[in-house]
Amino acid sequence: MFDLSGKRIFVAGHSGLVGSALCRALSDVDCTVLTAPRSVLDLRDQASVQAWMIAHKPDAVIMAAAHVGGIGANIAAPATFVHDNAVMALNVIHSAHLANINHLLFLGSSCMYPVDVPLPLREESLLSGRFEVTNAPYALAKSLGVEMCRAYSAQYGRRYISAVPCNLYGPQDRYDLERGHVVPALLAKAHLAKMSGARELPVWGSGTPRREFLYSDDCARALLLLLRSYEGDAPVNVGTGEEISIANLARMICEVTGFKGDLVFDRSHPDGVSSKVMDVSRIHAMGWRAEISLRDGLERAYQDYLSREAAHAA
Ligand code: GFB
Repeated sequence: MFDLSGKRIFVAGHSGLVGSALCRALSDVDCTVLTAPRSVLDLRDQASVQAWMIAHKPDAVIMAAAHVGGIGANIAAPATFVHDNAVMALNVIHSAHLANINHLLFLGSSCMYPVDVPLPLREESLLSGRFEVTNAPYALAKSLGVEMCRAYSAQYGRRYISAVPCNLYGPQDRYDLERGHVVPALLAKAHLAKMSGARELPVWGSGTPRREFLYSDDCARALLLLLRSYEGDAPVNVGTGEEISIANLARMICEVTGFKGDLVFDRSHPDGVSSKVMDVSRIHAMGWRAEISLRDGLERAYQDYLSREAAHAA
């Protein structure tokens, strides 16, 4: 058991979706949260990361920083996705080791799972086949981080562990119509369609792919549980174990935003993988369960979107 009280915890990526949820969760813990804005520390710069890690020497590092985006962003900038995420993983994990930091938690992604493995996805299936084509560069970079954690634990006796979250959403999400993930993009699109009096909401793809969604604050609780108590070297899935079709998600988003028009499926956009529902028995066995339902989480996320729109307009 790694007691977080009194510890100095570095949350890399503190302003992002997961990082901000981690900071909220850690505010209930008697610890010091270390953060470094991008303007101060570029995680892609090896020398800066090494210097920062040695100067601040946290007791634990949570690597929640990543260059992320939805299916459109991944296809538009595959080089950035593989380069930035690989370099950040290399720099943060190796620098933590050089600074003699024993505890590190790295965030992988369910898109690391190969396409041709049995569902629900079990941790044993990682790296057993080819990545799904729309996010292969991102999946490769994330897999590098996961394998580094195993390697540094094995060679140096570190406790570097990794989690594999499903599709996440929540406050601080990127409500970008083209580059965001499906939840923030459709929340924004449905809201704008309602406000403009549009009769149709375009939904990318066929609507048949299924995805597993987890609210970021639920994810943060699971991550802190792992940091405190997980001793294994295998990554651990973090999700609900339940999936919903994109069409039904879009319908729920229409209810939440109050958009009353019709869904129109735009098949010129890709579907991505048909399903990536995960087996979450390991994290369940540790006593964690998601508490925020998808419907409730979407309501909260929509309120976050509205408050940011209002702040932007002011
Ligand atoms: O969220 P999303 O981009 O993530 O898309 P992925 C999920 C599904 O929603 C896809 C459909 O089938 C999309 O075609 N979709 C419908 C939309 N309308 C929209 C829309 O307006 N915007 C978006 N973005 N999708 C990402 C990976 O894959 O998952 C990332 O590319 C990362 O690297 C992330 O791993 C968690 O689940 O397809």
